[in-house]
Amino acid sequence: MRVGVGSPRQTQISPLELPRYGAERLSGLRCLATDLKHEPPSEDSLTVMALQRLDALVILTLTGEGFERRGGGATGYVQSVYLAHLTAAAEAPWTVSLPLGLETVAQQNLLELVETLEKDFQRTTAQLQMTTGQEGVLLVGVMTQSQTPEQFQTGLEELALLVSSAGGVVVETLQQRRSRPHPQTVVGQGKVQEIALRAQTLGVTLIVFDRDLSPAQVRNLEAQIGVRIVDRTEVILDIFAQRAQSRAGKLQVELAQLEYRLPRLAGRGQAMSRLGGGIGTRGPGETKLEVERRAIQRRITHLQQDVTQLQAHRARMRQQRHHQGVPAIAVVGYTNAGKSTLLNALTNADVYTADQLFATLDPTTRRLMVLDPHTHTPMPLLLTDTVGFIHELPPALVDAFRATLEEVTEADALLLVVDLSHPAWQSHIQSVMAILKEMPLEPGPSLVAFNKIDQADSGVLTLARETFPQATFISAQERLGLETLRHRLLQLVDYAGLVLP
Ligand SMILES: Nc1nc2c(ncn2[C@@H]2O[C@H](COP(=O)(O)OP(=O)(O)OP(=O)(O)O)[C@@H](O)[C@H]2O)c(=O)[nH]1
Ligand SMILES: [Mg+2]
Repeated sequence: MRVGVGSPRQTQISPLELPRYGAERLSGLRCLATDLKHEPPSEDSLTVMALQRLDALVILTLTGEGFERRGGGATGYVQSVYLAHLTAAAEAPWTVSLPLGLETVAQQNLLELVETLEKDFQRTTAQLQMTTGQEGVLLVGVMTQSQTPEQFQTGLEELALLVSSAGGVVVETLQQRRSRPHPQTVVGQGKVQEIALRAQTLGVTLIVFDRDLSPAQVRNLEAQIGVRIVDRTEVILDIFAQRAQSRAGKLQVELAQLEYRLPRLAGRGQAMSRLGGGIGTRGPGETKLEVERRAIQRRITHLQQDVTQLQAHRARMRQQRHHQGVPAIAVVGYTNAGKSTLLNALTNADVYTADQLFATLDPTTRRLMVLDPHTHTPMPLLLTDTVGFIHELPPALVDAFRATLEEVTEADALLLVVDLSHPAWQSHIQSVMAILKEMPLEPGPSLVAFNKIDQADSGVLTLARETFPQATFISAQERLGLETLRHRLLQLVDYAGLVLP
């Protein structure tokens, strides 16, 4: 296919030009190189073999009359041959033969070798991806000066959960410490090579970075690594796209995706279609993304109007409820805190709960009757469960989900659910507070409920009691502390002040 002058590295083919990585791992290309040194291929050449997924790399070492002295000539002959190829073994990504004679190599059945290798690769990939349809993912974390090591690690663990909530399997995590992200490639050149090599060796089909990437960074990385690259926001948007059930949910997700992707469209189409589907490609669909920007802009305007209508509709519903004099409490909190489990436990609602991030997207409101301890009459309250929050909630999502988030801020009071069994519970509270502060409306009075106390250790319980003396402690799953919670909710809305005259 190609004849080049230079080392295998200098003459390598860019990953984007290689046959697409599909059912077969190897690219179907073999590289035949000559060398004057009588040595096995260098680490550098072997790395290039892995990056290009070559069937084999064959090095012919040459020798001849005065060959070396005159710096090359016509009368060289092959002294020995090294045959290198990739392996599926965990210990080493490749093997290199002992020096062989030209005759032996010429008789080698390379097609048979490739077939065996492909079978090996398939076996390891199958072990890796327990369920079909899950994609193998490599995580990349870049630790900058603005983070403590703990924050960085927590962020990476959360990203791994996001990936598995999106249906991916994290196969490995690579990290780099930098004073600031590299403007072109986020990580340094050496790290790009390492990522590319690991990605090819492990056979992952997606690489997820722990920060937002610029369109140029994505393009540069994909061109050098040859595997689809997405950022944290894309993973969150993908989960939302998979979870959206209702018309309103789908509408808001589409808006968020288009708003996030519009400025990132330039030049992405080609690379995206070459590198296949999966996390970060669901939702509005690839063809739609390739339509002219102006068409997308029109679609965004249209969706914005729909969301505004939805906002108005929900406002009317709230108004009606308000007229009935039933106080409304919104259940808020970090994603996976147990909000839906709590709503189900308190009201026999049937909201989907799962150990996944963003299990709930659409708001559900249920009536809860609480016995007034003084008058002994049952009093109604409205509880609304809705979408969970996350650290650095993408701005496109906040804007698109304004109709849903308003359900939260327009409530008469807030019940803030915190997963006390989570090591980062304190920073979860901070993130939720930060998001609430950004809301256009000042949220009403709030009550903190520490959930999952069945899983929290006693030191943490003591600390939470000291820091939040007003809080209440529950286990939604084990139905602990719910009676106290009911009464605290009643006190919270200052019931007397809200009944009709
Ligand atoms: N051990 C324990 N697990 C709980 C408790 N409450 C909820 N869980 C579990 O925590 C996970 C998340 O619960 P959900 O109710 O889906 O959480 P959520 O806050 O609605 O989460 P999103 O809708 O995804 O934002 C589920 O696996 C629940 O079974 C609890 O009190 N104790
Ligand atoms: Mg939920």
